[in-house]
Amino acid sequence: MATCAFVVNFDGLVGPTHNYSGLSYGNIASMAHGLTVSNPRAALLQGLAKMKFLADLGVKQAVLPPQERPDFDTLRSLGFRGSEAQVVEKAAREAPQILALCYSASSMWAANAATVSPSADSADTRVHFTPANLLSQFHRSVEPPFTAGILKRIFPSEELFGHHDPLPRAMHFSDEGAANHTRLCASYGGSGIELFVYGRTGFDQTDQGPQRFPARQTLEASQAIARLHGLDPAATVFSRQSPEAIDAGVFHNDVISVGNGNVFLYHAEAFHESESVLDELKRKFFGLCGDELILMEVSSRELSVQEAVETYFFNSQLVSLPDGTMSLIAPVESEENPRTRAALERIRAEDNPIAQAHFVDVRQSMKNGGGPACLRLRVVLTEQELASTHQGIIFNDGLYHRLIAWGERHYRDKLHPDDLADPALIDETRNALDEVTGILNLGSIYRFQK
Ligand code: SUG
Repeated sequence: MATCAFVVNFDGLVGPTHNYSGLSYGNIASMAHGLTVSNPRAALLQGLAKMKFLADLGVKQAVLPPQERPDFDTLRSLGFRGSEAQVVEKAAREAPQILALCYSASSMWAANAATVSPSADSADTRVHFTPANLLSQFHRSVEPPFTAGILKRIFPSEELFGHHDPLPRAMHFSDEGAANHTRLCASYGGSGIELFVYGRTGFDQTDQGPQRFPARQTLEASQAIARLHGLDPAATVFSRQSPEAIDAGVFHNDVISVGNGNVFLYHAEAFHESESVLDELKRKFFGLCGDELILMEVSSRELSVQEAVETYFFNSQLVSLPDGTMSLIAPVESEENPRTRAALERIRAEDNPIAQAHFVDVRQSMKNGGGPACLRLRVVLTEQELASTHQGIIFNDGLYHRLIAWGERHYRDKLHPDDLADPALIDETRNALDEVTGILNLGSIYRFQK
């Protein structure tokens, strides 16, 4: 019999410098909203409300703290010298783009933090973590060291958890974490199929990838992670994303498919050579779990790739509830669009485990291309693994209210990329981060605290 295990959703807390700097080429929402005014406080509260909603449904929930911003080490490594105020002032004057890169709150999209394999899947029966190197966007490429440190702090037991370094910092191994990784299983505690989706190959120079926008994940990166995590090839599938989908704005595979348990919901144009991928998934799932995988396709007639990108329909969280049914936690943008509403109605009416859809407002994040699923990193844990996890980050009503009060004390309700030049933002951000480490009982995690 499989061990009892569950999914714990680790949501990235939105940082105090959440802003729209138009940094992510190929991410249409980020490109469209660049240089507009954000509301960091509302962004934080929307994220917290989503966590509260899921926790109230009976889903296990935890948080990851924001990263230190601005990233002074990176600013200094790029030649900005002097006191901290001078570094910011010079960067704002000479290279505002660099200042924006070093002020980004992008670690809120925790799905990109790491790839995680549960203990049931790995050869040494430990939970394995590989922080993503996030090489394809500069503002994200500075995230891995902090991510690696915080994951080790939250999951300290070497007996239960295996922590790997981010993959080598070369584009051949460009890795975006769990946004391109889905686990399918009959029960969380039993072995599952791990699906890795990549956009291009790293070493084949003749590879014709997407023509317009970059492919962020390489096959070689995904293969390395599967090796590091000790996954069984019979339980692993590598699939190439459709280059046309990437060119239409599907910069991560979680913008066009979502899976949970024995259900895989995907768009007909998500994959290159879709039929063979789906066959392999079905075959391997049956071989491993002794059961049928429920494949739920959304056709291009029902929803075009463009509509999927506009509404972020597939960036929903598909969660199992204590009563055994599944819920789709979709962005409100999918409720507002009659075509996605109709697709949802069809799915709910059919015979499958998805019993309800709920809509959450994460508009502040959506304007940067991050929907409900982007905001969380799923970690499958057994009771024993959860008990040995740092408890200060576990979400409950008390933490929820403390974090709301914290955000209301420290977060601005308006931030334009030009405001990043304001020297007062340095201390404001620090005070907020310093306090949150206390709230989460994490000790000293930021460079300014050491
Ligand atoms: O990497 N946006 C993020 C959104 C990540 C979404 N994650 C998943 N699909 N899992 C990105 O493109 C925009 C920042 C800015 O433009 O200010 C940004 O980084």
